[in-house]
Formats: sequence, structure tokens, C-alpha cells
Amino acid sequence: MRLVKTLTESRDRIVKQAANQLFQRRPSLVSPGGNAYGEEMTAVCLRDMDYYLRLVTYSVAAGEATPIQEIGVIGVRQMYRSLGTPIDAVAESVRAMKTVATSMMSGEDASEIGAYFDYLISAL
Ligand SMILES: CCC1=C(C)/C(=C/C2=NC(=C\c3[nH]c(/C=C4\NC(=O)[C@H](C)[C@H]4CC)c(C)c3CCC(=O)O)/C(CCC(=O)O)=C2C)NC1=O
Repeated sequence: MRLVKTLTESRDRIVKQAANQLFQRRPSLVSPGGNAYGEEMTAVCLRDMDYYLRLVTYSVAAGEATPIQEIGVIGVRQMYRSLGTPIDAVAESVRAMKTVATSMMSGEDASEIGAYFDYLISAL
């Protein structure tokens, strides 16, 4: 539960820092023509990242990856394709959240939550 608390309390920070890393690496996402271009679309992108961070948090609490699979993975490829959202960039945003979140924790905790992030990244 300590881990869940840390993840929940740091949610805003994790999402914002990870989004900054993502947009620095892939500026085209937030440039004209990019899927996350404009204040509103960028906000929706950050909202999706927040959804995924919540799913990882639920899975850590549950001790299994079922929430990630059932809520966050099934059907999302088709959905993102129809929205023109590059799924590899979504996966990269999750990887960036993993980097930020695990850097806030000690070794054992980091590897526990890291496993759920990895599960999600490979499922996407
Ligand atoms: C909990 C399960 C769940 C997920 C995963 C989810 C995702 C989700 N992301 C959406 C849109 C979107 N998602 C993004 C996200 C991004 N664009 C990028 O370039 C980046 C790579 C990325 C952020 C990392 C954007 C920009 C939109 C709006 C696209 C549009 O309206 O054209 C939409 C379309 C409807 C809406 O705008 O709300 C859904 C349903 N909804 C859910 O209920």
C-alpha cells in the first residue's frame, strides 16, 4: 500500500515530467499536424497518460496485471488508430512515466512497479 500511496500522491508530477520528456523527444506530436497539437489536445494526451498511470496503480494494488489488460489494452490499438494517435508514442509516454516513477523509489519498490509498466508497454 505504501507504493500505491506514493504513486497516487505523485500522479501530477509523474505525468507532467513524463509528458515533458515525451514532447522533447518527439516535438512533432505537439507541432501543427501532430496528434497532441494545441492546448486542448495536449490536455487529452496528458489525461490518457493519467489513465494509464491509474491503471498501473490499480494493478500494483491488486497484485496482478488484469486491470491493465482489461481496461487499458483490449481494443485500444483500433481506437488509437481511428483517432490518428501514434500508438508507439503512447507506449513511449508510458516508458517515460516508468522512468520518472521508478527514480522516486528504492530498488525493490522500483522493480515491483517497473514490472507493471513493462507489462503495459509490451501490451501496447
Ligand atoms: C482507461 C481507458 C481509456 C483510454 C486509454 C482512453 C483513451 C482515449 N484517448 C482518446 C483521445 C486522445 N488521446 C490522445 C493522446 C495522445 N496523442 C498523442 O500524440 C500522444 C502520443 C498521446 C498522449 C501520450 C489525444 C491527443 C486524443 C484526442 C485525439 C482527437 O480527438 O483527435 C480517446 C477519444 C475520446 C476522448 O477524447 O476522450 C479515448 C477514448 N479512454 C479510456 O477510457
